[in-house]
Amino acid sequence: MRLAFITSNPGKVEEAKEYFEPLGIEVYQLSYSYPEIQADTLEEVAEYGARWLAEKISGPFFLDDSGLFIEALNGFPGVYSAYVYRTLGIGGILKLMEGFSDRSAYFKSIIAYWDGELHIFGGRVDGEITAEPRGEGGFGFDPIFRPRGSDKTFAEMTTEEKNLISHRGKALKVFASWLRENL
Ligand code: ITT
Repeated sequence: MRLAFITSNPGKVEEAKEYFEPLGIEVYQLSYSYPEIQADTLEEVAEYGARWLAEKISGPFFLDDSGLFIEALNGFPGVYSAYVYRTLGIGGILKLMEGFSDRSAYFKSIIAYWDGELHIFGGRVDGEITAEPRGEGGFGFDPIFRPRGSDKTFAEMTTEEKNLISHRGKALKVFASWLRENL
């Protein structure tokens, strides 16, 4: 079986692959741009996108909508993470954090899988925003996010290490075990 991962982000596809190979499922990237609505939750954004895509694409597919939620900023950038990453970038986030002693934050990932019906899977990881960027791996905000219990940022980890603890790794694990039981 081949399964389309609708995303513009090859880093997400890299992370997803290891969950599907053992199931004999080939995941491939399909860069089909879809509307990301302005909403209060990642779930709403993911659901709208998946239902919109379901009318354009035949066959099963999934997408992932993720965000970085910083406690001292009341959850910002959250659902606006992609926009903030493109405009302010990592440097902008570090600047916004100046003067805050509470640097706790979490990543959340919502996977929407469409197979004629909608299925939602989620994962979350808690950690903190580092004082400076560290590491070359991963993508997005990885160089400034250190998960709780680790002394490395996500960007200092291999994909396997990140997957074991990350928001997306957790969501993919639940998704893959659901597929194992339901395919
Ligand atoms: P698609 O929507 O096309 O899948 P995207 O990179 O825009 O790709 P999101 O909207 O889900 O993905 O992500 C929001 C932002 O959060 C974006 O700038 C990502 O780079 C960043 N992000 C998402 N997951 C991340 C992760 O695991 N590590 C670091 N940054 C992440």
